[in-house]
Amino acid sequence: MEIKNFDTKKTNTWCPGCFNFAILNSMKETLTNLVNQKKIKKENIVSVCGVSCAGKIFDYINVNGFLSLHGRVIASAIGINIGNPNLKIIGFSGDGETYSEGLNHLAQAARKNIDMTMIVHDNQAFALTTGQQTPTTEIGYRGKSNPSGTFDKPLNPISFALICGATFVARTTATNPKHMNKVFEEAIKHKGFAFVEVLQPCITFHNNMDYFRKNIYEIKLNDFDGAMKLALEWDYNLNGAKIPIGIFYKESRKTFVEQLPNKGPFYNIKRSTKINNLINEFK
Ligand SMILES: Cc1ncc(C[n+]2csc(CCOP(=O)(O)OP(=O)(O)O)c2C)c(N)n1
Ligand code: SF4
Ligand SMILES: [Mg+2]
Repeated sequence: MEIKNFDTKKTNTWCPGCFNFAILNSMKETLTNLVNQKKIKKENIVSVCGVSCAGKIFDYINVNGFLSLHGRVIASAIGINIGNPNLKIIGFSGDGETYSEGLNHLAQAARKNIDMTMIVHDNQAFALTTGQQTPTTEIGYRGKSNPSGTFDKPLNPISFALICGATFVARTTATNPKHMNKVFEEAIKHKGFAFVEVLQPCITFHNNMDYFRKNIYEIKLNDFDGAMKLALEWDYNLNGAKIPIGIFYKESRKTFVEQLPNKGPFYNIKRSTKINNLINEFK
């Protein structure tokens, strides 16, 4: 049966004009296309979200989902993946929760090649809690918790994901829906850990939209060294540097579950009739 969309009836509480709407629309369009082209099954898609403006997307995409804690999207997704490796897991998480509390999980999921897509809505601020600095905030940003200006060197999540062993590493921007669609599709089709950073200006607390619009440029796929070189071109400060967007790197490597010596306990759990009925209802 043809799927029309992934809309839900939940009231949306993002600020009017928030770029999370663009991410939401792009993801719903990508999923609709992939399901209708029979590349993935609707009943196999699982969204995993945390606590953040980004995490509110949980309510707005009509798929199975697990609403986790702040910074625990990847940890929850790993459990889901081991429990049922046939599921198509898509994590949605803020930059603050992913790169502060959740950073170790990102490193482990990348090196273990957990089969999931990880979408990070990077607005370089803790937006839900009104704009404090995160690990990717640029030097000099003045927020409520740092009125004299941020002085910490920003983390570079693209080079971090590469060095940790992610098998798909991409950056896109919520200001460019066509580019987002392309990157989301490739990430979801990838077998293994697909890391996608979406530059998402927070129009209320941290609006870097003009800098992004002026400085982004598109790249082609690279080998590891080339990808790392490109990743280091922008250090997340707003100092005039150009921002490469696109798929930096992709490789094929066995996933964590594919390497488990004994797949029995994870795969062979018989589903109860009740669960089967629920799944059929969802179809
Ligand atoms: C364990 C834990 N730590 C901190 C918080 C407080 N908290 C909730 S949302 C949030 C900000 C989220 O920022 P980010 O992850 O960047 O996502 P955004 O809101 O910007 O989309 C914080 C600090 C929490 N709820 N739980
Ligand atoms: S605070 Fe920022 S990220 Fe959160 S909904 Fe508003 S504009 Fe969007
Ligand atoms: Mg944020």
